[in-house]
Amino acid sequence: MTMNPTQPMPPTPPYTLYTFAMSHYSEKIRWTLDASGIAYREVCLTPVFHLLPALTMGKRGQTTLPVLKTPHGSIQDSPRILQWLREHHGPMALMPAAHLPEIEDVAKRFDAIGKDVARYLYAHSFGSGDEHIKRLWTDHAAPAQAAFIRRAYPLIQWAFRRKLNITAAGAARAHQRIGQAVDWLDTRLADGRTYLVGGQLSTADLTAASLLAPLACPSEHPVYGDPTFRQTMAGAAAPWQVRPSMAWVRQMYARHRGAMHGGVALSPKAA
Ligand SMILES: N[C@@H](CCC(=O)N[C@@H](CS)C(=O)NCC(=O)O)C(=O)O
Repeated sequence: MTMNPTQPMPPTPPYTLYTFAMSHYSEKIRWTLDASGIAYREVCLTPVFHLLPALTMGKRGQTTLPVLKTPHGSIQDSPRILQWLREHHGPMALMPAAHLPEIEDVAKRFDAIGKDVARYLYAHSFGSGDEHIKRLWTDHAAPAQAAFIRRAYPLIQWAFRRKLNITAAGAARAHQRIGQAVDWLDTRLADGRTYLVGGQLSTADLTAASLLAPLACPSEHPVYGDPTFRQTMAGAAAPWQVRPSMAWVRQMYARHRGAMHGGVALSPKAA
């Protein structure tokens, strides 16, 4: 790329969001930052190679993403990140104080099924969808990382199955718990409301929509909207597609998702 010497370099945003491109917990934070106009740069990590950065940045003995790196330190765990944003950027329109307890109750309900959603999708796509999964896991990888993931895939898949308890019984329980959350959301929406709490868009909506997005597959999302993802990963979720909850997720995305300013959709393969 050629730089015009008279044009100043764009300032580097103070925040870096470390994610997996396909992580629904990461999507919740990405969406909150985008919708709140908070500038950030996104770094999509590659599974396995995320372990050390997540451990060292999080300092909590946890390897999960997202992690938000700020000039004041790094925050791991999406509810903690939301709390930090509220404390440092408040008052935030997405987290109105008057409705905060209810917003957090709704968010907890959907955070609680995040692992079930991952368990359910992988349980139904390991084997038949391996090529697509390898692509998802290497999309943002450097060439040497991608080569490692492809070679070690059987071992990584085995470790994944153990960590996420991906068994027939685990998938059946995940199905049941996701079903309960979808039932709850259908009931909540039955009075014709658009927003889950307080008549306005809040992190309750963003959390519910993000955590269900891998099942609803809104076309605005660069991973879940991909027709191959829809078929390979989310095919098992077909019975839920007709439910009002899934239409609501797609509607939230169509109305409110907007641009992903951290660059996830554009991230080139690491050099
Ligand atoms: N409670 C965490 C859960 C995040 C989570 O489970 N992230 C998954 C990706 S969706 C992850 O990082 N898995 C890899 C690992 O645990 O090492 C949050 O809300 O941020």
